[in-house]
Amino acid sequence: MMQLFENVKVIDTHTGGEPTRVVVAGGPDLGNGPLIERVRRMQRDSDHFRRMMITEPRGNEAMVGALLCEPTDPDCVAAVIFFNNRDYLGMCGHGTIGVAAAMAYAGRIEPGVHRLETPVGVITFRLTGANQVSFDNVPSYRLHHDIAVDVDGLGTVRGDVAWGGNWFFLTASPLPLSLSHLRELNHAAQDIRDALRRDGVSGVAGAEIDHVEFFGAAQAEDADSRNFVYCPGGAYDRSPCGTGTSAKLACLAADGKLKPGEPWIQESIIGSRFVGSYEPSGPGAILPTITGTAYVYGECCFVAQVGDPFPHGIG
Ligand code: PYC
Repeated sequence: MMQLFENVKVIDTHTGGEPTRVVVAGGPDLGNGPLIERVRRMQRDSDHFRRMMITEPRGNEAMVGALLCEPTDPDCVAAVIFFNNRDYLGMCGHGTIGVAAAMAYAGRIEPGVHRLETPVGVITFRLTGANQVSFDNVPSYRLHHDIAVDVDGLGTVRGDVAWGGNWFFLTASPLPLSLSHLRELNHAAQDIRDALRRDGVSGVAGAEIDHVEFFGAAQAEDADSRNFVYCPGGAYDRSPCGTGTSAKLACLAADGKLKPGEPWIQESIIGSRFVGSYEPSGPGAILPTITGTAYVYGECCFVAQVGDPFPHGIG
């Protein structure tokens, strides 16, 4: 029998418009041990908690969940498991900024430098006020350059495959990057992802390329580029996507188009922005730093009453 969760305390934030639901109490008991094992335990035994937090009626498709757990490394302020409407994420950039803002709001951290344990490694972030956060992401790199994929309706699409904490296919946008083209952008990105899967194009060790990122000219004069990021569960990222911006920096660095320490202003499809920069990190890899702001917009205590036909969400 599935556990019915009650008194699940969350702090909701948005980072450049992209929501993060930070679970601060009442989540599943995942025991101790390496974080990746706890993610597998959650996947196996408590996946209904992910659905309860993210899917309707309590959540929505854009939302990313961030379950705070005890870190295995005592130097970390927390460990975090990120998840969305489809699955679990190794890392989430906007989510990290949201977690930092939520922890500050809850009085759990002060401005300064902190370490956070994620399923893909420990990262460092700097809280420079109540809302502004910079984080040093995991080492990021380009795996494939200028590969071609045939996509129904789009023809041959060329792009790069890069890792920024998640796997991305990055390409020039086939459509204008405006909200009025959202439906077509979503379809195009999904078709590209399907074609990559069909052709067996993957990340390292056969990992699925589950994010597709389109680029075009920025609207703001001081920004370098505008993007549209298609997420694994079919939602688009309202923020410029922290892991996606990291993947972009890795491609720029590999092409010699951005020098170490130089800022890159990435604008999202809704006009919110991250500032990225990088330092070299071993052969062919970079260490990206991403800066953005997050705001708390609510605190909530979720319950599932006996008899609720959708205690764990819809879908
Ligand atoms: O900011 O890294 C990110 C992200 C991944 C998926 C949605 N946002």
